[in-house]
Amino acid sequence: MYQEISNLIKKEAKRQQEKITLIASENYASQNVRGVLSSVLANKYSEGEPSKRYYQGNEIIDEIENLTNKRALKVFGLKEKDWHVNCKAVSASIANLAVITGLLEPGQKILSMNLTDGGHLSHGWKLPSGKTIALSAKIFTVSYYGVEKNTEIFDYSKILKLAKKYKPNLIISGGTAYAREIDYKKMSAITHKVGAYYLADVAHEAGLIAGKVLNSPFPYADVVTMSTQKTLRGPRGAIIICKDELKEKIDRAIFPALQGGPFNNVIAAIGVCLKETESQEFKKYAKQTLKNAKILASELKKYGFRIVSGGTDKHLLLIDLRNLPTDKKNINGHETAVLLDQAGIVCNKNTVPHETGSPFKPSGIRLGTPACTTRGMKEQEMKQIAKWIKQVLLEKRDTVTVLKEVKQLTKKFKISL
Ligand code: DSN
Repeated sequence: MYQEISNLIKKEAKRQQEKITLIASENYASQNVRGVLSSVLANKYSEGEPSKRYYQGNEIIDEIENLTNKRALKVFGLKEKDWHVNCKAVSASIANLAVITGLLEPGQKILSMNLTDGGHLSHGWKLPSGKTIALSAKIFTVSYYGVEKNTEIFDYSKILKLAKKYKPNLIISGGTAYAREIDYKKMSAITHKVGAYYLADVAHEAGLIAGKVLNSPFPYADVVTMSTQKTLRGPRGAIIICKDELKEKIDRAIFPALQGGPFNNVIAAIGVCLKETESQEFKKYAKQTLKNAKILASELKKYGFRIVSGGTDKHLLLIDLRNLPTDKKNINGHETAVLLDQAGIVCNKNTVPHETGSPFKPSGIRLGTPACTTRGMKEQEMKQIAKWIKQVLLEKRDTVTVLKEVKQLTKKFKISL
């Protein structure tokens, strides 16, 4: 009963230990975070808010949730009288849906970033044909802004023009594959000019903002959503931080509108990971994550890979494979990611701006450095990883041999699993 799953968990731990994770949204949570996840807190129901629950027996749970909320405010330098925290959403996609449904009435308008330019499904994606994909796109009217064709970076004056044209009720920034910093101040000015709410989704950047190596969306956004398992290095979950005056709309959108009892073990584990961000080790990790992404991008560029937007300001980079030498031109993101995985380098296929492929066979791959930085890899290892990627993709080097070399390297960067 237990043994079968336990054996599979051991196999997965071996995979995580032996291969190099370059999936930009993945990381290794600490043993303390994982310990709290498997605690007795998972046994308790606690619908409602601290001190206003629907079930008895929540006095300890209240303390835990209040502590996690306080830690979130501290990490992002916010005052309790101005900002409100809700850390109950089971994921950042649900957090986004809660913010959208909490702030808007059905049929109202959203302006968000084009998915193929690096946006996120939960910001209201529908296909160019008009077919709705995300639930929010079925309920609300969504328009998109995107990156410029030549720079692959935002032109904020064009976003303003679009906002004036569409008159959205909500503007969303953020996504999963935009490697440049977002100017939250400019986005906020645009939303205020058209009288919209501003939601900054920092799912990817949260840990780097906490580590003070990227700019903060506070105080510019009305609401900020984030994942807790990505750069923040916590459990799978989410945090919503909103202006105090919006707290009832947000809390009610989570419960009772979208969710039942929150995962108290996750809320407690979020509290642990937030505390961990205060350590010197975390600050070093945040800094090194950016350094590693930059060096990986510049090494790959040297080998002739085209990096979307020319580089990165963050922990991730996007490679457009359409630019490879003529004999490799037709290799798509899917085939590339499969090949690299065979060589022990785990990444994901990704659409690129002005995509000509499909979501399943897109033209790019996304690489990210948080996980390998957590296990201690630095500039030298990034150079080696770039070399392996070049060898596998451009020189047809045998993936079995590369995998052996990768395993030699990862043995030197053991992580407690
Ligand atoms: N799956 C996440 C990512 O990889 O960026 C987004 O939800």
